[in-house]
Amino acid sequence: MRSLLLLAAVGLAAAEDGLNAWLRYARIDRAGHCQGKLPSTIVTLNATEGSPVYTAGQELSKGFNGIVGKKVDVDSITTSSRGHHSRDTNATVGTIAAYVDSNPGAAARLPELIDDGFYLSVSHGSILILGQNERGALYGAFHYLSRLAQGDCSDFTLTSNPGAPIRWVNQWDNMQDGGTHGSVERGYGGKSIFFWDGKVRDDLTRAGQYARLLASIGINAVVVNNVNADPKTLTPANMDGLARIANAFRPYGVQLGLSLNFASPQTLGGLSTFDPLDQSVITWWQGITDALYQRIPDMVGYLVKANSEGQPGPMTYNRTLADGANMFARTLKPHGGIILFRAFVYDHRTLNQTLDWKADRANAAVHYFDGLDDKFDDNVAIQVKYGPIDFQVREPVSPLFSHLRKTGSAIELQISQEYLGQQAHLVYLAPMWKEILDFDFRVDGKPSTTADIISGRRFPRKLGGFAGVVNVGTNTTWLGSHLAMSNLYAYGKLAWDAKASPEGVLKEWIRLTFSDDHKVIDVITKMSMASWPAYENYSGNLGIQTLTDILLGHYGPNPASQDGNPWGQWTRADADSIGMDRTVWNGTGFAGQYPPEIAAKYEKPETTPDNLLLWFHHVPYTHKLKSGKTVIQHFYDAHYEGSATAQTFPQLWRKLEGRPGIDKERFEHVLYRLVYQAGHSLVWRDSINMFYFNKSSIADVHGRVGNHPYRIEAEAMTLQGYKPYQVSPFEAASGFRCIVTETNSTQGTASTVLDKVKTGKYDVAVNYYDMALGNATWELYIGNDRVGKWKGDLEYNLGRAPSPYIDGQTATRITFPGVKIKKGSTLKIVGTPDGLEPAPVDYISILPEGIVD
Ligand code: GCV
Repeated sequence: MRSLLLLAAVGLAAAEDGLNAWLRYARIDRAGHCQGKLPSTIVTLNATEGSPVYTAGQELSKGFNGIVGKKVDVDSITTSSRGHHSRDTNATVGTIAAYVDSNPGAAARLPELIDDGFYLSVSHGSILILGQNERGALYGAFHYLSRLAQGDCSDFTLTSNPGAPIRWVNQWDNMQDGGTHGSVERGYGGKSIFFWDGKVRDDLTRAGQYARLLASIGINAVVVNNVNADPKTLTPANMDGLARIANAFRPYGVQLGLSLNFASPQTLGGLSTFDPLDQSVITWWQGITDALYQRIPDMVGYLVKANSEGQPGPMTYNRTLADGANMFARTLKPHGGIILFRAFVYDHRTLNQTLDWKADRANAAVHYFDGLDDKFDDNVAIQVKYGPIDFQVREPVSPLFSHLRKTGSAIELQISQEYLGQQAHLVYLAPMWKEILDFDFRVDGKPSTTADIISGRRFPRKLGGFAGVVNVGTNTTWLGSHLAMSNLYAYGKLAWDAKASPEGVLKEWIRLTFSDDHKVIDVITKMSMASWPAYENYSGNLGIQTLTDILLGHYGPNPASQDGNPWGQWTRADADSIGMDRTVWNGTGFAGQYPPEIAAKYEKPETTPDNLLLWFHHVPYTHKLKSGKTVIQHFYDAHYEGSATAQTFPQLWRKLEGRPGIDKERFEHVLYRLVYQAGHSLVWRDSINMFYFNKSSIADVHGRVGNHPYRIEAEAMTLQGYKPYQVSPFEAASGFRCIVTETNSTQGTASTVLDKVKTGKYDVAVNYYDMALGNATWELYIGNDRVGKWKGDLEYNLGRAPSPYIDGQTATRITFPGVKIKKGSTLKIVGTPDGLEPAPVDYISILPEGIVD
C-alpha cells in the first residue's frame, strides 16, 4: 500500500497496453473543478439495449467516472412519457426526433443536421446531445467526452455535420493465416481480429472494441475482409459468422461491409461462368446478397477489387467495369446497400519497360474508366487510391478524381504504413493526406479540391468520401506501435472534416493518449510533424517513389527492384539520367490526364514542383532544381538530412521519461522503435546514396557518400569462424560485403586492434542483419570487457514484414553509448548462429560525441 501511495505521489503513470487507445478516460488534473459541472443523471431517449444511444449513455457514465471520478447513473426513458425529463439537470442524449417528440417547442431552436450529424449544448451542468440519427447521438457523446478528457468542462454549443457520407475503413484480413501475407495482408499489428482458420473467430471481443474506437472518430463502416477476397467468405457458415461481427459492431453504429471475389459464382457457386451479364450469375449474386441481408439487415454493402493484380473481373468477359459494378449495385439496391468499386485496376503482367517508353501503370485508372462516368448506377462510388501508383511517400493526386463528375468517388488512404515504414518507423501521415485533400484540380478553370470532389460539393453527387486501409491486428496496440495510432485518429478526424488541421488533431490525440503535459505535447508533436518529411528524405525524393523493395516486403531500401519488371513502379534510372517521362510531348502522356491548367504545369520541368520532378520528367542527374542543387546532390543531401532528423527522435523521446502519462511500458515500447528507426534510417541513407553514386559516378560535393572514417568494416577484421559474404543488393552493405559464420552451428569471432582510436569515451555502433530465420546472438567486447550481448529477435518485436535475407530489410544497428576505449585495445565481436541465421555483421562504428556515421 505504501509503495502504491508513493508511486502515486511521484506521479508515475500506470502501465498501459494501448487497447483503449485515445479512449482511456484517464483522470484529469482539473477533475475536482469539473465534478461540479457535471449533471447528476444521464438520460437516454428511446434507447434499446445495444443501440448506439444506449451505448452513448454507457460511455458517458464510464467517462464521467474515469475522467473526473463522478459516478452518474443512466436513466433510460421513452419519449412517450413526455415531460418526464428536464434537460436542466441531466445529460440528455438521443436523436433529434426523439427529443422533439417530447419537447415539441424545441424544434425551432435546434439546428439542421444531416445524416450522422450531432448537436451539443453544454450549459450550467446540463448537457444536451442530439444526433440526427442514433449514430450521430453517439458521435456527439464521444465528442463531448473528448473535450472533457482534455480538461475542458466549459459551456459550449456545437453543431457538427460530417463532410462526407462514406467514412469507411478497410481491413485486408484473410480468412486463413499463412499464404503470402499471413493473417492480415500488409498488417503489422498481429493476426486478424475477425478470422482464424478459415472461419470467423468465436471470440469477437476485439471486434466490438475496434468498433468503439472507430465510432469515437466518426467512422461508420468496416469492410472486414481482404480486397483479395476469398470466395469461401460466402459459405453459409461464414455468413453466420459475419452476422456475429455485425452484431459486435452494431452498438457503435458501425456497419459491416464485405469484399467480394468476382469469380465466386464459378469458384464457389459451381457455375460455368462469372460473366456479369449472364442471368445465372446475376441470380447467383442476388441470392448471396439476399442471404447476407437476411442475416445482416443493416449491412452497408460491398467493396470490389476487379481485374487488378491477377484478380478476376468483368473485363475477363470483355464487359466494362461499369457492367461489373452495376451487377452488384442492383442486387444491393432493394436492401439500401451501396458498392465501392475500386479504381486500382491494372495489369501487372504485360507492361514492358524496355520496349515501350510510353508504357505507364499510372495511366491505367483513367484509361479503364474512360467513357464510363455516366454509366454507373447511383449506389456505386469509385474508390480511388490517392496516387496513381500505390501509397508511395509522394505521388501526385490521382487524376481520376477530376474525371468522375457524375459518379461518386471515395479516396483510399492507407493508415497501415505499407511502403512507409510499416509502423516500425514513426511517420505521421496526416500532413500528407492534407496536401492531397487540398490539392486543386482546377476543373473547368474553377477551384476543385480533392476534398470538395469526394464530398460531393464540387459536382453534386449523393455518394462519396473516404476509405482508409487500417489493418489492425490482435496486438493490444492495434497497429503494432502506440505512436502509429495517431494516423488512425487523424484519418477519422479528416474524414469527418477535411479542413481539420493535422497538427491540431495530433495534439488532441496526444492529450487523450498520453497527457496534456506541455513537454509530452511538444515532443510528440515535434517528432510527428517532422516524421513524414524525414521519411521522404531518407527514402525516395523528388517524386521517384519510396524506393522500398517492391518485390519482397515493401519495407527496406532496394531501388533496383523498381525497374526491369512489369509491376510498373519504374524509375528508369541509368548512368546519366533518372525519372519517368510522363509528358504528353515525349512521354507516357500521363500529365495530360489532368485538367488543362494542371496538365500544363506538369508538362514542363520548370513548372513542376521539385518534389514531383522525377515523377513527371526524365532528367540528367545534373539537372538543376529550383533550389539550385543538382538532382543527385539533392538526393545525397536529403538522405543525410532525413536520417539526421531520425537520430533526434530517441533523444527527444528520452526527455519524456517519467512525465505525466508516460508509463514505463509505453515509454520503452516507443523508445525501442525510435532507436530502431534511427538506425534503419542510416541503412536507408547509405543504401540509396551508394546506389545512385554507383549508377551516376557523381561524387557527393561534401565528400560523405562512400566515405566513412569512423567505420571498421567487419570483413577487414581478423576472422575466425566468420567469412566474408557478398551482399545483394550490393548497396545494403557498407563496402558491399558483410561477414557470416562459416557454419550454422559454430561461433565466429571478428577482432581488430583499435590502434588509431584515441583513448576516450565513444558510442560504439554495430551494424548487423537480423533475419527472420533464427535468433542468433552477438557479443561485443572491448579488451576483456563485454560491452553488450543481444539477440536477433527483431522479427518478434517489430511487426514489419519479416525477411529471410541479408538485405536492406534486415540491416539494422545497435548502439552502445559512452563506451570507454583505450588506444590499442582489441575490439571483438563473437557471433553465435541460430537456425539459418549466421550472425551477420556489416561494420562497427566508433563514434566520438556528436558524430553519426
Ligand atoms: C490487397 C498493393 C499491395 C497489395 C494490395 C494491393 C491492393 O499492391 O501491395 O498487398 O492487395 O495494393 O490495394 O489491392
